Amino acid sequence: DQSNLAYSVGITLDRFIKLKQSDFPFASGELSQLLRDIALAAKIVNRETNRAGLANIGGAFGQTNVQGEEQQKLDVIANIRFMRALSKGGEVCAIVSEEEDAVIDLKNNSGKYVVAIDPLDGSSNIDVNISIGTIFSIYRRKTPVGSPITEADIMQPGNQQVAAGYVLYGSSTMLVYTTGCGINGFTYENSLGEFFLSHPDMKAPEDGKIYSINEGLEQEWEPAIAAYVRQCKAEKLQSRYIGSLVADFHRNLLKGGIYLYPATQKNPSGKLRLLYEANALALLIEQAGGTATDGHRRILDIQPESLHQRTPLIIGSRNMVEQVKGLIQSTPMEK
Ligand code: P6P
Repeated sequence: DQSNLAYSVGITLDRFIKLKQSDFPFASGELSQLLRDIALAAKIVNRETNRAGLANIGGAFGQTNVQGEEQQKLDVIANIRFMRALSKGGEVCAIVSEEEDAVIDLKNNSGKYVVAIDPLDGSSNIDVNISIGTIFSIYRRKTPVGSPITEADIMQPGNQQVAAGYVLYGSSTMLVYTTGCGINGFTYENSLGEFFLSHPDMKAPEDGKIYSINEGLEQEWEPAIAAYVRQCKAEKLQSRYIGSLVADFHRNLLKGGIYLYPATQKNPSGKLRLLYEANALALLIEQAGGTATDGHRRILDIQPESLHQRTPLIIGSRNMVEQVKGLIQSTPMEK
């Protein structure tokens, strides 16, 4: 109703973070500041994303910089922007980024938090104007503040996340995140430069009528996945696959549905990355009442062994994911 709309439009992300901080009586405000730093970088990347096509036109819009540098790819720009925001804020001691081979040690030993981030996932979709996204996970460091970071700080399972979220640069730009007490969605109002609470306390429908999978890889699926997709077709579910993880995930979260990126011959451990793609979405979907598995294990319980390790990902409405898990358990793998 109108009063509710007025109420929710009135709450900016900053105000919401402050309100929610009181949920954590011992909060020192550093996580709140870190969330604000991420939101600021998201606003900047949003602007760069919207200009991407024009920036390539160069001189016509006076956009060529003095060095006449070749227009950088948007995912490189996004990485720089998020790195800068995360290092300037002072709360972070280490960053794992899809764009960086090694861990970025900020040499800020007083920083309490470790961030794993995919600054711009699906960047192959930018040139064709399809929605893209940023995905991030936030962990508390395991080693004492003041000491140098170690592998123990970085190789944490997803169940150790203190916060996680994504930014969807779509027909509108949204920030969706959790700090472990449910998930909330904010929509960016360009003219005001603010994120406003638009989707309070989001819940994943238990069931759905949408399945998302790259059917072009059907020949490479294990039998259980093929059996599940056959069932979806027998039930006349809707096939919706954008090929941009955050966009597919967000639509299925809102409407109910399942996203599957199973193991394939080309990617025997799946294509998606555990540390900065699967873990964040797995925490979000569980906070919203859904499920995320690699087919055998809860995503959040997987102990990482390497920074950029991949994982199969089956995520979305609880009943749909449980159905796939049941098929995997009961369908023998081909010899
Ligand atoms: P495929 C984009 O490259 C991405 O990482 C995800 O955003 C997306 O869901 C997936 O890969 C698409 O992969 O093999 O179907 O093109």
